Amino acid sequence: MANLILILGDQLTPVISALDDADKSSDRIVMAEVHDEASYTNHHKKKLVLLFSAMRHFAQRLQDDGWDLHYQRYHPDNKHQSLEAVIADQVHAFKPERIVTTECGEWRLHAQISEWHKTLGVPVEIRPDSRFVASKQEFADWAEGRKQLRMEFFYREMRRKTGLLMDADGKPEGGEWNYDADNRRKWTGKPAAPAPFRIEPDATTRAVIELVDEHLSDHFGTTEDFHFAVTAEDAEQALAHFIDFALPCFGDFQDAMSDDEDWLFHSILSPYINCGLLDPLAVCEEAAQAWYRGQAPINAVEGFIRQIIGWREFVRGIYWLHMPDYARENRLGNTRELPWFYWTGDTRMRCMHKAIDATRRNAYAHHIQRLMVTGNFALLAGVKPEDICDWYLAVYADAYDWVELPNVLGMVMHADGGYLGSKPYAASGKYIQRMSDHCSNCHYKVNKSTEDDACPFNALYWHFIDRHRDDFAKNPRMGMMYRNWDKQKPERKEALLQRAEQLLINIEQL
Ligand code: FAD
Ligand code: DLZ
Repeated sequence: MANLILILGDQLTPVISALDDADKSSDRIVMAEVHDEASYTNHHKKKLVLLFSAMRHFAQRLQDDGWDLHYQRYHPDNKHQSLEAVIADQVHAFKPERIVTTECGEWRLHAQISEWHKTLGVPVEIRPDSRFVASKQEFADWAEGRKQLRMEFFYREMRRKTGLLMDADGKPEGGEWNYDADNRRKWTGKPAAPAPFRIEPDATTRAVIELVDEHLSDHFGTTEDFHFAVTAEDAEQALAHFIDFALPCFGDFQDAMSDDEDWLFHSILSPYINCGLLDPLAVCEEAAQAWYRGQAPINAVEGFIRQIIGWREFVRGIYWLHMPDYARENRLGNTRELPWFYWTGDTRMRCMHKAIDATRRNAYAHHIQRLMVTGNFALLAGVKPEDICDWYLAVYADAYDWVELPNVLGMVMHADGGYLGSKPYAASGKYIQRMSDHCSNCHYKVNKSTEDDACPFNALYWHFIDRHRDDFAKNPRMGMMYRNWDKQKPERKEALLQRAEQLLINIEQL
């Protein structure tokens, strides 16, 4: 029986389920760089380079290993511009008994592939993606009957299931499940943040950089200073670099932001985990071993593992439980278009400028920049979820719909009515001041609220609180905010709301 096996650009591992029981002597693998996948959003140029180069390296590895593999390189004039067209052509040439693939991570493509058995006239076997700890069904079973889903409880299940940081009696190592309270230190330059891991582009990557610069030059960002790993071996080195140099401080400074440092103590591993170059559980196991060896404290290691087997698995579960309706949610009724400075970084708000500029240069910004700066601003300004989701999907090297959408639509925009998070992560400039040194370099003054040079986050925060009273006043976690707002003098409230209205009218000039 000859199978045609499709491997997608984010499935770059020999343990992908599509290859289970595959037969080198009869099956053919197909991988394709296609226009439709490269252009369904304004993908950052570095994401395109990462994926195309990693795909080419992985295909070479499979061919060296003896596989019959058809590979299409990107060219704007290719006859086949979609995965379906490439597969249809291969079905015609190879006449397989069936097509085998691993379920993909995006509803958009999943909906297409689910129809291929009809459009291509060949059976299509779509296998579960075994790279996740929880299957879609397992998550659905856990979620069933719960009105609100809380990551913390799901995370504990994942700790039990994987045994990560669990002692012999089935108790969490160190006595606590969660050390988040210890992970909120501001970073003032000490200890020095490690230089990020870098790999210099090889000939394959340089060819892809040329291709992207020539044919995909209208995409966001830059290919300059591309230094991501593009093979599993190099991604392993990136992991080792993180464990040795950044993990020990990951916990303490997890929520910190800096005017000078783009990466701080973050792992910068999501681009590799999401495209298959690193296995998420193996990554967690390495981190756990660092704690057992005494190389990193428990607040760092637990915090890191929680992000992967907790948040990462949790958002994926929510995505598949509620798509495609989830993508259309807009419970706060937002209508504002995304301000243009999200694409240019051209704003006098220092924290926004820094986060967007890092995003433009690196196809990366760390979690707190995404959540509490660019995300927080979009929430306070009432940007349409659709617009801000598309921005996040485009600009990061790790962005795929299954992980981007719940983080943006649910966690940041609260557009799902609080299904994913119990309260919106809305914050004034004070939060940014507390966690960073941006404010001291900012045109706007964080300790002012109503004046012309006052930090926009301050008035916008109160405007958000005021305009969403019906949505949040009864939320027990928001009660204090409403009491604070109600305590303010009417003239003060009026001045804050007026300042916010002016900011919103002139939003493009901020
Ligand atoms: P670290 O801070 O070192 O964290 C370790 C790992 O934990 C990450 O590599 C990632 O695999 C995982 N992780 C951490 N937080 C989350 C989370 N909330 N959801 C899922 N995984 C998590 N992550 C993506 O992988 N793709 C996205 O498109 C994406 N979009 C986001 C959009 C917004 C608005 C927000 C608030 C978060 C988003 N995240 C996304 C989650 C998180 O910000 C990134 O995973 C993280 O910044 C990646 O950098 P890192 O590898 O240095 O992470
Ligand atoms: C993101 C992406 C890009 C830019 N290009 C390709 C491609 O040319 N070929 C491919 O197989 N996959 C690509 N991908 C990933 C897919 O668009 C999609 O996001 C994932 O496969 C979903 O799991």
